[in-house]
Amino acid sequence: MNTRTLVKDLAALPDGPVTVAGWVETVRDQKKVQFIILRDESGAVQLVNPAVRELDPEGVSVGAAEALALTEQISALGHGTFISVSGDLKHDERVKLGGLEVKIGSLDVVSEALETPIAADSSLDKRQDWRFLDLRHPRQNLIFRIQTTFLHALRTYWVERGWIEIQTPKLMASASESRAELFELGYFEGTAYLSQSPQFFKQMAQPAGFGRVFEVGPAFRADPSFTSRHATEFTSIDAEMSWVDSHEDVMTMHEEVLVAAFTAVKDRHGAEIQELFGVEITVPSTPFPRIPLAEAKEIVASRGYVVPRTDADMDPEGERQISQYVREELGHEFVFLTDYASSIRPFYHMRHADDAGLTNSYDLIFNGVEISTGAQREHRVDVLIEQAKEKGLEPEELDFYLDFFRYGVPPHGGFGMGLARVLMLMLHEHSIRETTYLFRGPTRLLP
Ligand code: AMO
Repeated sequence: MNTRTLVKDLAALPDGPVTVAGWVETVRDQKKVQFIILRDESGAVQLVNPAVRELDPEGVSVGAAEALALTEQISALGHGTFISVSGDLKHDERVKLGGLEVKIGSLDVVSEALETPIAADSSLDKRQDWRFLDLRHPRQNLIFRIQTTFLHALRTYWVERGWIEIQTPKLMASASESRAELFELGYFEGTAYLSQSPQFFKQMAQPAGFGRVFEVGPAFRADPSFTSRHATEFTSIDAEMSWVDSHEDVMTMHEEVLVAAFTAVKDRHGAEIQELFGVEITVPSTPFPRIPLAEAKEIVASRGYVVPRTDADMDPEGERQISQYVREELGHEFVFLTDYASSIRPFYHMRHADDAGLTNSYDLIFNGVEISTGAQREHRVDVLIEQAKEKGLEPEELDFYLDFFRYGVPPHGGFGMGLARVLMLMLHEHSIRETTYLFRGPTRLLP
């Protein structure tokens, strides 16, 4: 291990010898002095070198020859080159970047870089082609530090309350959501499918006696659309809990865990988010507004937008409109739309005791886009079989799942939430491609 100091730790050190390492962001090669902006994973620092352009023709001292060589080495540095520099740290208020600089003693070129193929104004698609270079940008770096904090806070919330983290298989014998968006692959002599959601197996933890479980893992959807919110592979955050009375209990847990996560993000990164994204993170107040879907459609209609089909889900414009209403009238960035019609919900959603046309379910909308679906599940196996048949499913195909309900199971419910969507909306970004480490879509399998 070398003994490099992270850039962010320099401020706390006294003046004196240090070693820093990272990549060259810029070189300013002036006649009398040279500046390098070196960036590492934690920040950027100015390195300085008094330029020596020629040797003293009188007596050539070894030191002078070294100084000339260092100057020439810096002049030749390409952007993106990884270097390690030992030198003298000096705190100096006049230095704009962090009030300190390092006077270069020696410089090692560790790995040279070709000229970068992308610029700040390159298209998103081109930046995706060169994602590893795009990720060097401090905004992108911050997104994934925020993601780390966000996930850590969710985990901490659940772990401290006795939840169990599970990893469900992604190779499946059948569809987990709809057959429409299913990836099929050859599996020895037969066929397997990629998991669209951990739905069935997180529910399995309930008859397994786990009580409350969560998972953060990949989900796959063979969705051919090119929107800012759809990927063919995405990270799904899933929760499932026993002993709920209705979807209301799921929503209460859902909002609490989001408050914990937003608090952590604001505390740790609020100032940087303000600086790099111009966004003030708001920790949402609880309870989040709850509006039944039918009422939400009326509200949106009264504002001049009619959601195309009456039996349908809220469409993207409807989601934007209801969010705008909630922001203006209730001062909130989140809204739970509840009580979806059973005709537009999966067979496993529990229906209202007094109205089979409605489900104990919700979607969570954040800043105009759906980030989650949640519900109480139907745990009475005879009702579940009827609902499956009604949706045109073959109970025989689902037998492994139906077995979960034949040997005793508590009432339960949970939600699934798309990680990249939450980050996109939190940071007011325009696409989940910006908030996914490596995006996967219909025409993107590389890098
Ligand atoms: P649903 O299909 O609504 O519900 O998915 C839950 C959440 O996952 C995210 N999501 C996606 N993100 C990116 N690209 C996609 N193609 C994509 N599809 C979904 C969204 C969405 O809100 N089993 C249920 C959840 C449950 O009831 O527990 C489910 O999968 O943020």
